[in-house]
Amino acid sequence: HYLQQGWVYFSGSFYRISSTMKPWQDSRRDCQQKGADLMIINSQEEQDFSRQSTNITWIGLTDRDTEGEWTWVDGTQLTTSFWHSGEPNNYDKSNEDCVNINLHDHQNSWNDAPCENEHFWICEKKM
Ligand code: 2F8
Ligand code: CA
Repeated sequence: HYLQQGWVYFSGSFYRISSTMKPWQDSRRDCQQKGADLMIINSQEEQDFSRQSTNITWIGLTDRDTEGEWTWVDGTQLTTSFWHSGEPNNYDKSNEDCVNINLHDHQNSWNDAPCENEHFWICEKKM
């Protein structure tokens, strides 16, 4: 069904930008129900591709298991990162464990934010 409406192919994966907003965990569940998971960014090219989402958008990066240990949803550790300057800062009552991208305010760089906040999200399914 990745050839159906909403999925876009780029460099070995199919991506789908949501049309609604949900908390991080519910966003992830939606991707998993579609046989995908939240987007994992591990190259400059993929970071640039994520600009296609023009709203604040969840990606598959979290430190909710161990504070300060940023882990992708496939279990891999963070290597290449695109944090906005000053991020991650665990700003909101030390309750910022999920990562989003923000095209307008942050030129698409990353911010940690409370997982319960509702944002758009991008699913990724590797070919
Ligand atoms: O100044 C950066 C700061 O901006 C907001 O807090 C005021 C963000 N909060 C949310 O997205 C909920 C912080 O995460 C961000 O670090
Ligand atoms: Ca933050």
